[in-house]
Amino acid sequence: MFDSDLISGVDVPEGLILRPLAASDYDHGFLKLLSQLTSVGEVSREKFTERFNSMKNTNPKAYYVVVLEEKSTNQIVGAATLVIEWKFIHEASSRGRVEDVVVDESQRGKKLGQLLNVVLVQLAKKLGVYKLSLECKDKLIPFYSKFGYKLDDGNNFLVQRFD
Ligand code: 16G
Repeated sequence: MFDSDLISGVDVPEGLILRPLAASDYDHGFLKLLSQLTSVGEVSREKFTERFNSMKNTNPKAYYVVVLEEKSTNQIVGAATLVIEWKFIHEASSRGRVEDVVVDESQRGKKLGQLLNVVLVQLAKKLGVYKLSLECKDKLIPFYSKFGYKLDDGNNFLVQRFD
């Protein structure tokens, strides 16, 4: 999906590989992993491939989906996405959003969530965003605070849901 050099040089626990998402990850449990975060629903191989290719080919580049693959099973056991929103403001700068961070239940407690977050913060800095943000449940604020995020005093996150 993107140049793997951008996330190289990171210490990864034995037995795991850190890499960009690949189209073939449809067969390696990527969607099943995402379903541990929220509803995924029916996504056919065709739909997945179409979405993967459109994300891959954005110009300027906007999607960086990072995954952790377990070598012994070839299953995806961790994933996180950095989305780059291109702007006119701040001298035509960009803003980063960290999305869809999930670690497989069987791998919890190995600090893989921490690893994914550190990688995405480093990547966002490398890409030159002027700010990086995410949305999370109240109980996860202490976790995300460890990676430099703070509640943005005076600003609120508003949402409309269209079901
Ligand atoms: C969390 C995720 C967000 C994801 C959303 C899905 C992180 C940091 N935040 O807020 O990226 O899209 O859950 O929940 O991973 P929803 O289906 O209720 O929108």
